[in-house]
Amino acid sequence: MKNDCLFCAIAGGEIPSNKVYEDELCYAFYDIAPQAPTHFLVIPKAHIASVAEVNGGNSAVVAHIFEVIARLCREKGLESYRVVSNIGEQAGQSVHHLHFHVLSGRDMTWPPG
Ligand code: D5M
Repeated sequence: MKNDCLFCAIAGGEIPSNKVYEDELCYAFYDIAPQAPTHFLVIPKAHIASVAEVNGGNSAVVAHIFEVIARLCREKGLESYRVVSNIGEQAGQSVHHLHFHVLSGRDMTWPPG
């Protein structure tokens, strides 16, 4: 856990969130500013700053998160959805703890803005 990290505090239960799912490795919760009818975030409990910090020593949690995303979307009956991770400020990253946005329930355009 990293001091002063918002998502570490959410995963640790110190800051409240609208929880979707939790296990020993990851935590999922609804985004506070939803960009689609369904919009939740899935984060590792261990602090990783972004995809740019994923390496051979910590990548197992990323595979686990994608399994969790597939299962949660199946359980919610979501057949079409988008999974996004922003890396760096120009790409729109505002919280520097790895997170995957899961968005669904509306038509989406490509490329994203
Ligand atoms: O995404 C960061 C996302 O985190 C953004 O969509 C808002 C969301 N956010 C920020 N604070 C909270 C809290 N407290 N609860 C739930 N969701 C939150 P990024 O890709 O870094 O811009």
